Amino acid sequence: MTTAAKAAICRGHDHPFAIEDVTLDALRPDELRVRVVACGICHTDLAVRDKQLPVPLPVVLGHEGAGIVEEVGSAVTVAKPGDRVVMSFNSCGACPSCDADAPTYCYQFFPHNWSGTRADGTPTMFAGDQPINANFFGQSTFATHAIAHQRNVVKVPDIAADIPLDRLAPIGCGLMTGAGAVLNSMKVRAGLPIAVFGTGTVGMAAIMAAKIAGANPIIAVDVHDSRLQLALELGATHAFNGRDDAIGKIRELVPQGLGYAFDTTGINSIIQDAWGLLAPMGICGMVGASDPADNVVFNEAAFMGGGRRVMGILGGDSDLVTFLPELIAYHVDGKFPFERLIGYFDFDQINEAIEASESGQVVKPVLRMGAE
Ligand code: CXF
Ligand code: ZN
Repeated sequence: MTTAAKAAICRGHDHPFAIEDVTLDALRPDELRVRVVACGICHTDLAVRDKQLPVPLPVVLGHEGAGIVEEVGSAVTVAKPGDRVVMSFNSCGACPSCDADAPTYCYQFFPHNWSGTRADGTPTMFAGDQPINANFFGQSTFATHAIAHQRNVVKVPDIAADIPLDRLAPIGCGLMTGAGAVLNSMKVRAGLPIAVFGTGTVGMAAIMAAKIAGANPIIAVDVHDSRLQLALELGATHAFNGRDDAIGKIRELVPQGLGYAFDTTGINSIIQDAWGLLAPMGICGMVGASDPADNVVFNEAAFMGGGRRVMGILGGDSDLVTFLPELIAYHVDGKFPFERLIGYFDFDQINEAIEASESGQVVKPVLRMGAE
């Protein structure tokens, strides 16, 4: 059975997103149809709009969706109709990375997330009688309804029954990336110093997670003072403006060096500086979207001699089944107060929401598609 829905079509940077009528395909055995309640907007959506990623346009984006399951295919076990769910990235479940519970590094990431179709090439969405690119991150949740998959849907645990879905929506990308980088990838140790470069959603999540891990000091670096103020409220012990010799101030504060330098900016000179601040055994974690032409240069003797590490991190090494419930539990306990980052917009305000994100006015815009 096909399903009528409304979806925001992205036709590129020079066109506003346009909400239009679409039809969802009938479900395959491992798929779920979700009525979308809310969806966060992430920079990756905008990178696709701007053709910085190899996702075909026009496309229905959105990959931080939350909603209520309406129907499930015959092989689905993760959720049933009526369940409240959050959605994240998809993965194949059969490659060496998925076998090692590291699905963010899925060998088949592109066909399952960015091809515009199911991994087998079939469309999940139609505009009139023509297929349209969708299945973005296995969801395409800038829409009222979405087809998701057994591997990218997580049922909201009962402990979070009182937390609204429009708050939980963004947990499946930026928040898990920042928190996962600290808790899963770098495994930040209590008492060691960390500096977080860039305080967007990923950086703020990293700061909240660093507080959970007991890092000390927790240093936030950004060029916007309002963001630095919020970082201090969320767990940073120190905040330095990048335009005002932040590197020198970190060196002064932590003369023995950083246990962890976490870059969310992707800016080559910042990564270079961050690497130079590491203590012996220090880890420089990188999650920013870098210019594909950039290379990091570092001193080989300092790298080897001090046992320093540079770590590329995707999606905070999140294994969705275990990590999303863990983050939701931190939120319920008041230890991961990411609601402070969110600004809400109605679905038909999608272009205003994007503008608010790009101007820096809102850290994490969330679109509301319908009531819970
Ligand atoms: C992704 C990158 C791949 C793993 C999940 C998160 N980032 C999206 O914006
Ligand atoms: Zn994202």
